[in-house]
Amino acid sequence: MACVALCSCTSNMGKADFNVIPQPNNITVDSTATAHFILDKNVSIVHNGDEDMTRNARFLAQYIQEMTGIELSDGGDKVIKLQVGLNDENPEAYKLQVYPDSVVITGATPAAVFRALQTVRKSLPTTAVDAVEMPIAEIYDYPRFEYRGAHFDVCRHFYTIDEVKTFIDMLALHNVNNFHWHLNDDQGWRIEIKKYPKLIEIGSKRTETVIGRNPGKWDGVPVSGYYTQEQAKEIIEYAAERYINVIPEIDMPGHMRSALAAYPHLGCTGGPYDVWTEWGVTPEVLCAGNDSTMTFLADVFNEIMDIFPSKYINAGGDECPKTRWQECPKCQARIKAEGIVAKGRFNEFDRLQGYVTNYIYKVISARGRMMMGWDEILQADIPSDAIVLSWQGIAGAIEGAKRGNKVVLSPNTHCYFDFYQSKDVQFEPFAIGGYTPVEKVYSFEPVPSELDEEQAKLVIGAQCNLWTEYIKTFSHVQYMELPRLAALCEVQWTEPEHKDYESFKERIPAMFAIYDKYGYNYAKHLCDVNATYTPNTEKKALEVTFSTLKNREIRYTTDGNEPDENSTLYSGPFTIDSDVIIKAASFSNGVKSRTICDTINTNIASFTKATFNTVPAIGYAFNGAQTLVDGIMGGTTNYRTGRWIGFVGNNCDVVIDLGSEQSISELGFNCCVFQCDGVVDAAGVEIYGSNDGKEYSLIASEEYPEVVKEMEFATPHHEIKFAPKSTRYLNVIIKSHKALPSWHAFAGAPAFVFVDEITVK
Ligand code: TNX
Repeated sequence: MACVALCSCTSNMGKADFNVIPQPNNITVDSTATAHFILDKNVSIVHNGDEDMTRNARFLAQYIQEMTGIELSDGGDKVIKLQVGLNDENPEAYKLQVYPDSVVITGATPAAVFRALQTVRKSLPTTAVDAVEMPIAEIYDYPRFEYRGAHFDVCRHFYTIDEVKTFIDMLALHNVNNFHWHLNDDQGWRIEIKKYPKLIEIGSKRTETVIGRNPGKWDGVPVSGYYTQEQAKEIIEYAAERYINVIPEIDMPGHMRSALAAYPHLGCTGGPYDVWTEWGVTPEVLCAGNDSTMTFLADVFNEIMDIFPSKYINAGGDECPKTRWQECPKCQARIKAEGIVAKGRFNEFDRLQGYVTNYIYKVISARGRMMMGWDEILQADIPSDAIVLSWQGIAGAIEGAKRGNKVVLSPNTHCYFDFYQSKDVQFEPFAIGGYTPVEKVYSFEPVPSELDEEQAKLVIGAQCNLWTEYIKTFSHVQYMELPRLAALCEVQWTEPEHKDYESFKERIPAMFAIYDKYGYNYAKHLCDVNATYTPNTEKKALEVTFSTLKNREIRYTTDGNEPDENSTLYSGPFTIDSDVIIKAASFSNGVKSRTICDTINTNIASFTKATFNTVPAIGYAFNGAQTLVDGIMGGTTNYRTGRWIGFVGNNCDVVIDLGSEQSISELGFNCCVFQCDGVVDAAGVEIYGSNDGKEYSLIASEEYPEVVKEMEFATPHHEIKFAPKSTRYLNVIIKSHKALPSWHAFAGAPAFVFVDEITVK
């Protein structure tokens, strides 16, 4: 009888492991121990009975039930003990000890205990079992950064209170502790302010939305929505139960068009204004010379601080064009009256924004709170307790920390989850652009190497941002957020010496299982085949390496056919030296991933040696000159995929060594045009030939037309034909425009030129 009971029990026994995300900082699992802690219905949770621990215990019981179906009992013979009292300077540090008859969780604070519960939750199997075998283990864990943020724009599109709660659930799962709630923007005001009721009556509604990136067509679909102060408090409480602080952002003095629509007297021209139906940066901003603007801002921030207990209050500050201010007598008068003058790289209008920033700083600090803002707040001489959120790369963080301010890193190079996460954008929901795959997020190091030890201590954390111009549904929100948030949370939590991308990839399937459990929509690109193509100049061939998640089989074809379970099994790198279409997919238990497809087109220059005479633009060098002769085209207009190499200020000046004298009569290349970002077609090309690599003579040259407004997104192909010429070395100079035309948003600034494959026939 006993045997039967034992057998039926063990037949439905799951296993726990601590291969979780984020990777705990110290973990010892005793794999030699024969005993385990058996988590089953005879386990009870014990604690001191206070409010925090009672709630924590409830969460734990709920997690165990959700993951495994096991319902814990009161007064069982084995215990999970929750307690505070860990003596640690890190308030979120915890110890998790697994013994044969108990699990003891000791946190420095109740918040730390909650973080430990996430580790337990993620260690559990996600299938229904009667019992779980937990290995004997000891974990001592703590977050690397005190500020672990996630931002959510609910203005460009609106999400319900329940969806915001689910967003917070997602943050809790990833140990995020600051929820940055972006509450106003040009396209919608989303928080009730009692003193200014029109903010929601008028400001929360827009009539329609521009279609895609084309400002010439609208969809006719109204977008509206706001949160009452009561609802905001509900969110604050919901987050607080999960030890997540809610930081409200009132973005000012730019991004205020929805407020101007409600109260036009707050603008320089007096309006009328509409709640904006387009994307981008509008010139309509708050008037900085108008006293009622100042009163308005003080009132709004004070009401916000009545609602939100957060010690950090975000005052925005990004992207505030000065066009209206330059024409406004009140703004001029303010500059004069306050004696505002240009300083360093900031003109007097930038400094006028600085004046507004400092005014709000005082309102915020009068209430004992700390002002946070996007890196544009550096236009002001901000006091040292203001916090800089660096989004335009890491420059704002470096400057902020050098000035003695605390900084949070949220650069658009690594932390923008509105960017594409795959190169194959044709399979992706339409996005703003960019390319930020999971691996790139994972590779992010928040402490800039430019900082010395003392300055580095001012880096309090990192944050991801989700801007929602092109994200209409919450399911799409989840798709953009997951699993990139998993990569980011390891950046935020785990010490660099314990981070490892290969190990992360081994741990991600367990996270996917949890996402599935909760019905979260997530991106599955990590299951696809990741192909690396490296030109081998010796062999004059292309080396192909595939990888994917562990326990998945990779199968591929080179004849254009769709791979299936009978296609060639990938067993290691191989080379190709002719024209092929490569298709590869991964398989697990009969389930196939998305297929990747790359076309290799060879020509005389393919897989030869290429070197640059000029330096590519920062961030756009990727694998360098060899990319231009790797047989693979840039493809789409997404210039961040690594298949285009970008230059700004410089020309793309490349030398190609064909290896021996070759007769050639044609040269081709493509450019990438993404006009709104200053990425335009080439200005011209010069082709020189040489047989000794020293003395070059001109073979051909061409000039291309001025930058035209009409060419917004394109991959123009250039082909230059010339009388046959025998040459070994080719020097190709693809010229960039040195100044963008007057009608462009970045008029006068040097244009980028992005180049892909150079083909020679
Ligand atoms: C810049 S990031 C903005 C937002 C846009 C975002 C799109 C920042 C502080 N401002 O208004 O939504 O780019 O990626």
